[in-house]
Amino acid sequence: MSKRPSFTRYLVEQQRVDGRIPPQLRLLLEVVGRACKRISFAVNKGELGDVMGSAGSENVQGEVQKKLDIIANEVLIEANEWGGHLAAMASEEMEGIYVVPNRYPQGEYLLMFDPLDGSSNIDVNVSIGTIFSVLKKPEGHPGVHDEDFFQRGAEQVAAGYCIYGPQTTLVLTVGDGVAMFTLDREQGSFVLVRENIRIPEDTKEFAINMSNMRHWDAPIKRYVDECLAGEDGPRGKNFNMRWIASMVADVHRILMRGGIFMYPWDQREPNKPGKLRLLYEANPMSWLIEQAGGAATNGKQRILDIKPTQLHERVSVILGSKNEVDRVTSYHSGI
Ligand code: AHM
Ligand code: MG
Repeated sequence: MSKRPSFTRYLVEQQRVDGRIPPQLRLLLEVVGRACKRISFAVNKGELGDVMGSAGSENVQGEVQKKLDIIANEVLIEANEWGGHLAAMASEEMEGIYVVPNRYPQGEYLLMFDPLDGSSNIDVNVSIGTIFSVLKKPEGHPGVHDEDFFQRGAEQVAAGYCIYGPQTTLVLTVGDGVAMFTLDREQGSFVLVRENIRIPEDTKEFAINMSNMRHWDAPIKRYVDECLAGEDGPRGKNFNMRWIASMVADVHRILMRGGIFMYPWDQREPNKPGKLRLLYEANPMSWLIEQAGGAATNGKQRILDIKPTQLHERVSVILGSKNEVDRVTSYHSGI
């Protein structure tokens, strides 16, 4: 038998040691883990499971939904709605919030998720993932409203993602560092593989969709130009570039070996702050990155300090190795 603790056992320990997580939150996270396992099996089946391709519908953001987007969304809803730890859920794939039906016991948490991030990679067998964030429902009023979700990322009580790649790996923070669990398919459970993950403060690797270069704002262009100038430029070192087009995969690489990830505002859609969504993409990833010693801003302020005003609010994202993020942020204030 493996000496490494399972995800379940890890959560039980978190509950026991100093009461780091309450029992309801532990149960909720276990359910999320089980749902991710089911999504992983569906992803793995690929063509064999009739899960590939488009579902012929669009989500609220006007993006074409893939079959797996919808399957993953349903798995997360079904797994969580009856458990008694949730009041409501919000998802990239649903226009409004999903309030737990009153035939089930009501819980005190709110769960937000992007059920299958990096959808454009599904059909080409490249890593994708599920991103999730948990908030406590504010007290003092009956029912659940959109506004209950409009809490700063700093209020999150748990956040994480599950990457479906060569390995299926769940990465979690409950505010006490970042832990990583890999799915052992023979054992059927997630197993702890790393704790206290730390991101190096400096890096020589950046991630951005370079095809948007002509649409960028000056500070981003300056930063990338300086990276591209290499040893002879102002940075005095050569940079490497990676762009997987799955935020989970890009963030996972940064947690493992450092780097900077940017999906900034650009002129293609000048009225939107960026492509990525604050509540279920930027906030959970920013908290994980900060918990690992990195930084996350929108160029002007810490992402976790932004007060949301909409469920599907978008945000410009710059996150990763601290010194690089600080540099890009300083360029935005003209320094
Ligand atoms: P999705 O949630 O619809 O999959 O979109 C989010 C994804 C991110 O995972 C990734 O960083 C980005 O979109 C890639 O965008 P682009 O195709 O513009 O490079
Ligand atoms: Mg996404």
